[in-house]
Amino acid sequence: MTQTSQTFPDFAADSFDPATTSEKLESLGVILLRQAVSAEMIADWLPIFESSFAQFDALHASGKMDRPSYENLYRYGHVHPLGVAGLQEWLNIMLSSPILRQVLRAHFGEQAYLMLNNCAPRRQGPIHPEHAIPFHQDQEFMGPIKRAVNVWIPLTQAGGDYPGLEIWSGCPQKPLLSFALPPYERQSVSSQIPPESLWNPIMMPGDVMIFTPYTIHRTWYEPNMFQTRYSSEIRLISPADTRNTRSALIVRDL
Ligand SMILES: O=C(O)CCC(=O)C(=O)O
Ligand SMILES: [Fe+2]
Repeated sequence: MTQTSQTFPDFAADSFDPATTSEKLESLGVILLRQAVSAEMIADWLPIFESSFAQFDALHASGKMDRPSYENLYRYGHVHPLGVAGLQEWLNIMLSSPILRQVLRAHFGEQAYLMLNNCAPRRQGPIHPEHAIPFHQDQEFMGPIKRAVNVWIPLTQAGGDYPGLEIWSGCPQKPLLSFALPPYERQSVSSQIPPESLWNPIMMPGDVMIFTPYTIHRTWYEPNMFQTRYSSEIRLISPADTRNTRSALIVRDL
């Protein structure tokens, strides 16, 4: 049985009711807001992201990349957040989008904290298919955070010819996976995902996906995807959770 896209939380941003944000994130773990940010603005930033990755690639190719940068960032398709000129400005611009602000305010209240260590840009594509990320929950590396979101913003198309994101809509909102689990146990958890709940929408620049640290997801990568996708992850936590992370934090008025 195939599920129609109607049953997934896929909304035109301008007709989404922000008051329903928490209820949707608590029951489904994910919301997609179409055209929530300016696609023109995003097009201006794409070359900046591309050149940061080109510099990181050159560092890797020269053999001079330090081990933590490789182990924590490069091999997962990330560039160092500090390597992107103006990243703070990018975060500010994205979080100033009126629709995103309303949605985040509805979920967090007047303030949330940006997890600076977990706001790294990402690139997925055929040059490094090994960077594709298998099924996981972000809570595995973020810690036991109660209220948090990943604001996932593609700077190119995601899906189709470009690697996308595949997400379990309706994933139980609790820890299901941990780094300590052996591969066969991870496999046993992901084999329980109902196939009709696996969602891999095609997203365009301007679309924003919001999901929680408990929602199981992975890179949607298939060998015929010949284009390179760039994306930005902006992670925010509630003021009550600041004690539950080791990330550098910065307060954000919503
Ligand atoms: O961009 C990807 O392919 C994976 C993204 C991801 O796991 C995340 O944003 O939490
Ligand atoms: Fe993730």
